[in-house]
Amino acid sequence: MTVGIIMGSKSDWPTMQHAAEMLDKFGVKYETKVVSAHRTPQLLADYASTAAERGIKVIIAGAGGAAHLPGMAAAFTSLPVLGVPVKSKALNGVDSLLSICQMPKGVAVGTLAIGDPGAANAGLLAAQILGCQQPELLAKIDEFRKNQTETVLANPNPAE
Ligand code: RP5
Repeated sequence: MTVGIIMGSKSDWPTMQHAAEMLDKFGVKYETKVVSAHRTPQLLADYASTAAERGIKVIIAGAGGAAHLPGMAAAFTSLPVLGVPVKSKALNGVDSLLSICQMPKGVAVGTLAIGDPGAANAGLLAAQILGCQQPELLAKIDEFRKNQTETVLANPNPAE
């Protein structure tokens, strides 16, 4: 597995599955796991600190509310960590977004958009990061982008 997709709760899966679906498009292998910064802190430490030696190259971490999972994962590994703010019930994910993006200098998390688009783009960005070392993967991403552009250009009338 080259990408680790972790999330704070099983309830995050409907959002995080969009990251997995994007990786599927490009044939990138990944693993998925519920790892909670608050409910399973030791598991988080173990997961993130052993990820590199297990062959993981990028971690995608999604969480909602007091979303400490991406930042704490980044604290335990030097692998790139992409954070997905999951939409929360009380504050619509603004709490998740601010929790994930406001990292202190010296420990980086790449923060994506709130919810499904952020999860999908985390998958896309993980593929792009891996694509830096894999020309055939980058070619698949180029093709995906080209098809996307052609679809928009072929459907210019919003009322149709
Ligand atoms: C966070 O709390 C999870 O990432 C989830 O988004 C949120 C709610 O979790 P559940 O109460 O649904 O398990 O840790």
